Amino acid sequence: MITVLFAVPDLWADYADVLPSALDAAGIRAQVVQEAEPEVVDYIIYAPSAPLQDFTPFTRARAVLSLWAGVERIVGNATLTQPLCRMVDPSLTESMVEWVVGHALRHHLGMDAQIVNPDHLWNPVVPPLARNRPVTVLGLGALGTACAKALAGLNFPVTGWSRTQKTVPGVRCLSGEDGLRQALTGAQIVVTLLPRTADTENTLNAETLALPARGAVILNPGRGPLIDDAALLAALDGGQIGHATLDVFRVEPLPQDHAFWAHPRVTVTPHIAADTRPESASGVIAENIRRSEAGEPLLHQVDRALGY
Ligand code: NDP
Ligand code: OXD
Repeated sequence: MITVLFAVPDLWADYADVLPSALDAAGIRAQVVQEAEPEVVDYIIYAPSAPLQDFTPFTRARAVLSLWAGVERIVGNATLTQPLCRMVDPSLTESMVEWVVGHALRHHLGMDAQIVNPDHLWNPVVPPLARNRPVTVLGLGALGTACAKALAGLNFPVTGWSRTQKTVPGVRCLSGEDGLRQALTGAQIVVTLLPRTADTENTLNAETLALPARGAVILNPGRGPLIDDAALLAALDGGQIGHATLDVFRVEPLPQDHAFWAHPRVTVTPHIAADTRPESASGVIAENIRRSEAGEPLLHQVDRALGY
C-alpha cells in the first residue's frame, strides 16, 4: 500500500473520489490522503495553490506530480529534490485547441462586426480563406503542437517555433533566434504557447511585435510574462497589432486598473483556456505512479535546468 499526499486542499473535493478510482483502475494499492507524516509519503500531488513549500521532510517521496502544465512556480524550489512531473493530459490539450481555434476563427472571420452591430449595417466584408491567413505558433510542445495541427487542418498556413528543431506534418517548423524572426515576419495571427522561463520572458517585445503583418492578432494562452505589456499596448495603439486576446497575465486576477481591461482591442479571458480536468488528470497521475512503481521512466518529467 503506497501513500499519495494530495497537497492541494482547494481541489480535494474534485479529486477525492476520482483519483483513488484511477489508481485502483491502474492496479495500484494506494491510500490518497490530505495529511500524513512526511516520511511515509510516496508521491505528492501539487498545484500552485498548495500551501506546501518545503519538500525536505519528504525523504521517501519518489515524485512530485503537478496538476498544472506550467511549473514556473515550483521548478526553482531548492527544497524540491524529488523528480517533478508536469501535467500533460488529453483533456487539457483538447481544451487548449478549442480556445485557440475558437479565438483564431473569431478574428479570422471578423465575427465581432456581426455580433455587435447596433446600427444594423449591411456591410458584406468577405474574409479571406484560411489558406491565405498565415498563423504562427510560438512553442511546439504538447499544447502548441496540437494547436498548430488543428489550425493547419483548417488550411491556415502554420509556422511553429520552438527551442529545438521539430518536425510536425503540415507545419513549417523553425527554431533559434533567426527562426523567431522568420516565424513572426508577416504572420497575421500569433499564438504564444511557451512556458514561462528566464529565456522566454518578453519574447514579444517592441522589436518582435513589429514583425507580424500590420493589424495582426495576438492570442496568448501561455503566460503573461511572454509579452512586454507596455510594448503590446503601444503596438495596439499604433495599429501594428489589431487585437490581443489574452488569457494569462503577469498578475492574476488581472488588476481592475490594468489598461488591458479598458482597451477596446484587447479581450481578456480569465485563465480558462485549458483547465486540468480531474477525471482525465487522475488517469495521467495513476499511469505515472504505475510506471514509477514498475521501475519505468516517469512521463512528462521537468528539466530543472531548462525550467519546463
Ligand atoms: P511543453 O513543455 O510541452 O512545450 C513548451 C514548448 O516551448 C516547447 O516546444 C519548447 O521547445 C518551447 N520553448 C521553451 N523554451 C523556449 C525558448 N527559450 N525558445 C523557444 N521555444 C521554447 O509545454 P505545453 O505545451 O504543455 O504548455 C505550454 C505552456 O502553456 C505551459 O508552460 C503553460 O505556461 C501554458 N498553459 C496555459 C494554460 C491556460 O489555461 N492558459 C493551461 C496549460 C498550460 P522544445 O520543444 O524545443 O523543448
Ligand atoms: C496550467 C495552467 O499550467 O492552467 O496548467 O495554466
